[in-house]
Amino acid sequence: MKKALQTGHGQDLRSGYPVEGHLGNSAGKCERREREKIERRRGSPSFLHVFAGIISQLPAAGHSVYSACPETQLKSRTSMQSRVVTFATLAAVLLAIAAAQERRAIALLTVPGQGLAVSGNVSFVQTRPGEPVQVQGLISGLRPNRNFGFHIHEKGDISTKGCTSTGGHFNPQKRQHGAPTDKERHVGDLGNIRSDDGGVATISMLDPVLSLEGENNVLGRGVVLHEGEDDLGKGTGDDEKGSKATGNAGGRIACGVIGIQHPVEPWSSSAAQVALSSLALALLSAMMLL
Ligand SMILES: [Cu+2]
Ligand SMILES: [Zn+2]
Repeated sequence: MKKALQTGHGQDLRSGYPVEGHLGNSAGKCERREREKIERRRGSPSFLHVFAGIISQLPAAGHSVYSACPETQLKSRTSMQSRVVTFATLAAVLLAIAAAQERRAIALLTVPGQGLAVSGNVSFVQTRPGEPVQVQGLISGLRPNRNFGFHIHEKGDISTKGCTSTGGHFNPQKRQHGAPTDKERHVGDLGNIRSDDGGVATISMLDPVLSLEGENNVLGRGVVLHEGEDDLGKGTGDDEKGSKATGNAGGRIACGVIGIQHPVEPWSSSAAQVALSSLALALLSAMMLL
């Protein structure tokens, strides 16, 4: 420290921090005050402070509390750089875990025994358990400009009686038929899809009831396209009974079985992935408090 940088009133002109007599002693006192401050802050640790404490013991994390001492500021800047690297690494790990959790399933729709008169692919993507399922697809060979009932049926069997083998609508909670937006609906009720002038229907919907895990898991079940429009459970008079059961959507013109597309690992390992993801999230939260 050059003498010119210190005023006669005990202030370091470079840092603006007060100095007390001999620099060595002042640095020691400053460090002591900082340590006492940290101890006071640690008086009643919360859950996240416990995590913060764990992180502060990591070699990459280094000194964790902002210091008013010039000597420790340099150390803090270095540790800040280390912490940014650690933070980025943990964020990358979290993203990788999230990507690993994503489940994708796919169904090829055909008319069993009749080639590809009506055909298309429908995909189902769930980013993590409990999240809505994104349903997307393209089906061609349809009559133009019409609505067609579109459902998940209970069985993934199209072998013996064509689309009839898929059974009824997938309905694990034993509810009445309805629209996808209704509370009272079958899990498999996806409403209608509409064809354009060229007989092609584009599907893009986000469904909060479908799932690729748990009770509402549609993996291995059937996708069915009907020849008529689904009345979404709103039929009256003579139509009411059929409306509450199937939506009066008529015969089945195409169907397929929903199968695994991604990941190829056993899906039962997802519970461990969720636990790992939660731990990584807690560590990130703790680091942000430091
Ligand atoms: Cu159906
Ligand atoms: Zn239904």
